[in-house]
Formats: sequence, C-alpha cells, structure tokens
Amino acid sequence: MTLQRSLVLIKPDGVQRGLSGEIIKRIEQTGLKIIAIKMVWVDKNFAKNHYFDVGARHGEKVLKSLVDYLTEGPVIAICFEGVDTIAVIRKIAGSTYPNEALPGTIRGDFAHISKNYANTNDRKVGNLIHASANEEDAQKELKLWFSIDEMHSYKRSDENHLI
Ligand code: IDP
Ligand code: MG
Repeated sequence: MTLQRSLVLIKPDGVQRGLSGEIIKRIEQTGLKIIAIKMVWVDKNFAKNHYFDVGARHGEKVLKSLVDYLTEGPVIAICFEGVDTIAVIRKIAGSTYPNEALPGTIRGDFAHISKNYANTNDRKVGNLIHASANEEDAQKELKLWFSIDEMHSYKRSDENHLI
C-alpha cells in the first residue's frame, strides 16, 4: 500500500487567532493521520528555504512579504499521511487568495483578503495554512521541517474503515 505524506503549516495568523484546533480538526476528521507535529518559530533564512520557489513564481516583493509573514510568530508544523493526502489537504485549505476560496474551506471560512488588496496596501495574504503542492515539494519540505525520529508510525483505531 503506497501512502502519501504532506506538510501542513498553521501559519502565525492561524496560531495567533486560536484556529489551530479548528484547522487540525478539519484535516484529521477526514481520516488523514498525524505522524509528526511541533511548534516552531523559524527565522528568515529558514522561511526562504521553505519557500524556495516563491521568488521565481511570484516575484521578490511577494517573497519578502511571505518571509515576514511566516516569521511573525510560531507556526505549527504537521506531517499528515494517507491516501491522496496532498490533494485532499489542498481541497480542504481552499484557493490561495481567501476572497476566492470557497465556503467550507479553511481559507474561505476564516479569511477574506484579496491578492489585489494585499499588494496595493502592503499587507500579507494571510491565509492561515501552508499545504505541500505536490509530491516533490512535500518530500523536500518534510526533510526541512522534520527529522526521521520526529516521524511516528502507529495505527489509527478507525484505519480499517479508511484505507
Ligand atoms: P499556496 O500557499 O496556495 O500554495 P503559493 O502560490 O505557493 O500558494 O504562495 C505561497 C504563499 O505566498 C501564499 O499562501 C500566500 O500567503 C503568499 N502569496 C501568494 N501570492 C501573494 C501575493 O500576490 N502577495 C502577497 N503574498 C502572496
Ligand atoms: Mg505553495
């Protein structure tokens, strides 16, 4: 059985707004399993390593805003494991820009800022959660955030219904 892993970060706004439990609940209740979790306050260098391709995709101004955002306070880093984990979590997270994210998604239910407002008013796109975009990114990101001995293998009691 090939299971897939994804990195989730509850970004500083999610932690500071007390939404950590709500965000974890929405993902965990699908049956995806937490196999690693910790709170970390990263520095700018670490944030740049994590967002290694954002400068190329969105430009240096967005990268700076994002690095400032991620280092505003502690984040909660989680590794989830399950079937089609990356796509399932991206679906629950919703679109990048909260004004476009559908109701029922984390970003749609708990934020509303638009790309245009953020960029014309020098505000961050506070969208509460990072979720790995694809398998290659997930592997890179998990290596950056967790050591092997922080990842755990155990059975969920409802596993026979889920996978
Ligand atoms: P994702 O988080 O949905 O995967 P990415 O394109 O990987 O979206 O962008 C990473 C993060 O960069 C976003 O979650 C958001 O916080 C931030 N971001 C994206 N576009 C902009 C922008 O135009 N201005 C400021 N921040 C942005
Ligand atoms: Mg991304």
